[in-house]
Amino acid sequence: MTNPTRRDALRLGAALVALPLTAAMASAASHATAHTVVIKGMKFTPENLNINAGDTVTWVNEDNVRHSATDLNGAFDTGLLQKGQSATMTFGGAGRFEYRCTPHASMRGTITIS
Ligand SMILES: [Cu+2]
Repeated sequence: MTNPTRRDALRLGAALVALPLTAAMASAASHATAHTVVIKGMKFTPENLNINAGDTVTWVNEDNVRHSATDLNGAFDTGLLQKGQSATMTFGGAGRFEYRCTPHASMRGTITIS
């Protein structure tokens, strides 16, 4: 599967593979949809995202300051992304995840997988 995101995402993606949440379901991969959450103006857009199991979510930071997308319960963490950097996660199962930006506690978002 060719990853359409930029090189930074591939590198970060590799680092995230060890997280249990990224256990992608191979059977769903061919039907997977790639979603993007833009981080700009100190907020996540869309703030609340509904996806299907097996889909990927790429967070792209377009702000001049560093941001992260960090699950409140530790399920995933993109780490700090500089301007222009992105990180991609694959969500394997149903559930709902609330996340925040580590340096900016008021920046919140959710991913709901069905
Ligand atoms: Cu932030």
